[in-house]
Amino acid sequence: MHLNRLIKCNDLNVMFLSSPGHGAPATLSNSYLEGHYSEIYPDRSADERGMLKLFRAFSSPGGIGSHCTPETPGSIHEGGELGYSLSHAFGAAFDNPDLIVATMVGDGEAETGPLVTS
Ligand SMILES: Cc1ncc(C[n+]2csc(CCOP(=O)(O)OP(=O)(O)O)c2C)c(N)n1
Repeated sequence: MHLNRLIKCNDLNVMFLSSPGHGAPATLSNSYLEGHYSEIYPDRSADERGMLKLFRAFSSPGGIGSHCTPETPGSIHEGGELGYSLSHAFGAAFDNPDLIVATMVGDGEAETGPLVTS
């Protein structure tokens, strides 16, 4: 929400990387609420019928993964494989010098070897 305000006020290019895999519902619901999700998946439209489809697909076989899987619009980081968020964030920023990359690192993740390495 705070990043969206910054983006709208300053016309910025910003990417948010959420590391904890089980934080995916927050990322998915924001993507749905801003309309981007429904552009890619029109059957999960911004109405009661589409919302019901989105909810029922979440974390069910053949539906949407419980993490930000590659099928999630705009996702470059699935989350849940702890320790890689900073590596992915730095990579995204190095590839796109005008991009601001904000990363959420969990306290549990902060103890993992991959994070220390990145
Ligand atoms: C590389 C790696 N090591 C260990 C795990 C096992 N693991 C899954 S969740 C978790 C703790 C996550 O804690 P935190 O980052 O604080 O996120 P929270 O789920 O508490 O929001 C661990 C150690 C993992 N997924 N990946």
